[in-house]
Amino acid sequence: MSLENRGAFIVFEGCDRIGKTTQCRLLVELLKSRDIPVLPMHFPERSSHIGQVINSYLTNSKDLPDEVIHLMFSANRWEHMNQIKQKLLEGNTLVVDRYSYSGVAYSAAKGLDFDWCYAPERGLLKPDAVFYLRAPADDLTNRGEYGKERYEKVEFQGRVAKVFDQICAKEANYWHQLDASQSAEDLHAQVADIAVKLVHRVATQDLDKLY
Ligand code: FDM
Repeated sequence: MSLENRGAFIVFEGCDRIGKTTQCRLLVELLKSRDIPVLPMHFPERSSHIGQVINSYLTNSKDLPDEVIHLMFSANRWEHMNQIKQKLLEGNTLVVDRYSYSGVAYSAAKGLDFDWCYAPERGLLKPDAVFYLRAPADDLTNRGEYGKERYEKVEFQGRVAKVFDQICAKEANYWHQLDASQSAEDLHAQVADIAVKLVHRVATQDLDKLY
């Protein structure tokens, strides 16, 4: 690829334990094996000051009003925006585990207004593609014990899934809904097919913003 080619901005979304982390890893490995420069990222990015507050909240060692933590998650994306833009323009494809849509889905699932939740995301870079990993509803309830973090409860995850579905319907032109109940290998094959074409297609396109 020539020097002025940018990388693709790829995001994985979905409920907890749906397989995003595995799929991110498999995609990063694949792109590396094809000599495509690629970097993994994950939101929340817990190492910054804001990230540490988010971590305390998620691990239940700190309580904050729903609105405040929502804005912290958004601020955590904003504080990384220059870095993300720079990496993409240098030609790196970014494979990002969760982004603005998790921000909206988890907060709206608590009862906050959808449009209010989306407002602070406006102006952030827009992903070129979102892979939305989705399991059938019973699959979610059959997953049994979740971990110890704040949102890892079956009933809450069901509400989160509903908001993700709503976003998916609205953003259908760059969202790819994939059945997460299939094997990790089959799922990866679908992701890989779309992602490799995408990397070449967007290389000379301008970056876009969420609006
Ligand atoms: N989460 C994640 C949010 O509530 N808002 C956000 O903006 C983001 C990025 O944080 F339960 C929630 C989703 C999940 C929790 O995510 C931690 P990871 O992927 O398990 O670290």
